[in-house]
Amino acid sequence: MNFIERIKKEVMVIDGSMGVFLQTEGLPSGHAPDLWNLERPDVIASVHNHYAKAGSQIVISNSFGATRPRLADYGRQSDVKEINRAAVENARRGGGDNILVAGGSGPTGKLVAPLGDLAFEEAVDIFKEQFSALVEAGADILIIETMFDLMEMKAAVVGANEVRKNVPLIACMTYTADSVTDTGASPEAVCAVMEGLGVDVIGVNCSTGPDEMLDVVRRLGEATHLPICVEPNAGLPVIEKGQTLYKASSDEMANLAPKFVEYGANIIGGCCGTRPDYIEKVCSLVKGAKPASRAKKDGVLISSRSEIIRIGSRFPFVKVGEKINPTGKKKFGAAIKEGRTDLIVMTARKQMEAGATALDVNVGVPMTDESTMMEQAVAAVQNVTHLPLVIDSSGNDAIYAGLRFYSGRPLVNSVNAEPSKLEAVLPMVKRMGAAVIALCAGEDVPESAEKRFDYAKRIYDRALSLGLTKDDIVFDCLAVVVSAMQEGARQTLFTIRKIKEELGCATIIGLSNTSFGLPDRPTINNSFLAMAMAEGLDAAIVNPYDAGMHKAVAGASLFSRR
Ligand code: THG
Repeated sequence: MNFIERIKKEVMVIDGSMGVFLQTEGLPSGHAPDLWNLERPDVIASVHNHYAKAGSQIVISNSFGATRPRLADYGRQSDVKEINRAAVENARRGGGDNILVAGGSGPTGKLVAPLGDLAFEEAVDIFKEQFSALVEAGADILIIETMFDLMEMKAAVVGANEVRKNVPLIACMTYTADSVTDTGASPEAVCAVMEGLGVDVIGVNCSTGPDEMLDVVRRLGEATHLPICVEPNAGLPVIEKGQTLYKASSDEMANLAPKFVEYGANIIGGCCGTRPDYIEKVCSLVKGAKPASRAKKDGVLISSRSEIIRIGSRFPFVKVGEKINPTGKKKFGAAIKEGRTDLIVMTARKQMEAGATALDVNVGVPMTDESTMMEQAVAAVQNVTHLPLVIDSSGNDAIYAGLRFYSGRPLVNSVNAEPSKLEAVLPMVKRMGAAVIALCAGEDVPESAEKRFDYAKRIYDRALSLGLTKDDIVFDCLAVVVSAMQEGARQTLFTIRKIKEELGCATIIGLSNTSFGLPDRPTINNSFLAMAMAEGLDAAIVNPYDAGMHKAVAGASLFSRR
């Protein structure tokens, strides 16, 4: 039975703290524990052995700080490979034949852009280097621990994904007593991003203490169908006489283990301050217990760093604000040309207040550096709103720029069926864990629903062959200008129905397109909106300032099953 199947059937126990152990073994303060893999391999192996004897079925290699930038603090940046290999070997030797070795990693110590100076790609490379060493050394599992910034976690997972082949990946973040990470990510948003990136197990480690962790575990359990890993501290550290102490007793910590299982934990261990006696008690209470099983929720899941929304038949209609878009707006275009984000930020706020539930971000102005502007816009907008973003550009580089600056799970706008577009956008969406709007168009925008569907199917097939799922795609059935293309506009309605019935996928339109150049645009837009909702439309890019639109959505929702 492979690891993932096994943890769905029985609770497994992972190990406890390495750090406190090494301190009592004489690790000088200020010395990197990772270096002891080479300098004191027997001590490291013996710690692993203690945990194996206490009942741990998984031990984590002593490589938390064995990334290039952290080793550079000790002048050892060229020894990443050697140190990580030794870490896995020590874990294997100490743990014995029946142990699973999880190759572990932790934060680089630098903040990833836009919060800090570390470029996303650089962070990816750092983790790629470490994980490739851990995989080569024979790690059975990979584990990322103690991440407090979702952007860095993303980089770590992207890096791991590029080298891990089929080695399972556990991704653990650490939360404050308010159940958010230090840079503001909620458990739900973490799940959206991690599911999108294809991690196998979502976890929580370290944090304030076992009690405070309960809320996070409960919320993770409600948010994701993926298995959950829980590694609590033995309480918050207190400094006494120059010594770091953890005051929660083994009973205090272990007694919460059954509660963690009830809330959804599949793997339980300990973090700072826990010792083999803690793990022994955890084993006696939950090892082999039957974990809760949770079904995958349908719908396309997108998120900011703190809030999630799902797009699909069973979820509230999604209103994507269209107003961050310079097309036809002189002042907006001029601001972008000057590199200013003030109008963008103001427009984000205003749309949120008007009731938009997601925001489209389009900063395409001819003769400007759209990628840099997209970075700036995404960075600025995610600071002022919790709404999930839709990254809208016809340029592949600008889309990527948005993706590498966004800490949530965005919707990429868009891909079409042209081969060059498919091959540029879909692999990028997959790699970055995003969801995508697929235009039912290719070399042309067909009039008929049949031809639009053919294009949709072409995108769908390619997306699935790249490992995306039907819940990663929202099909844009193409609202066209009704004055010029009356039949084309009617066919949009048939396209919605066909996509819903034959692919079972979520649908969207850019509503305002339909009324370009016509008087009384709201009446035209909102009539069409109600008709499209009758066919099963799940979302629209809309003018959120139009009160009639909100009423149309509310009214039409009464007649659909949402
Ligand atoms: N599908 C997808 N993405 C899209 C569209 C789509 N993105 C862009 C567009 N279509 C949807 N967004 C808008 C934004 C603004 C207006 C219309 C559609 C609009 N704007 C001005 C206004 O505010 O009055 C007028 C601009 C003008 O007259 O040129 O109407 O279909 N996936």
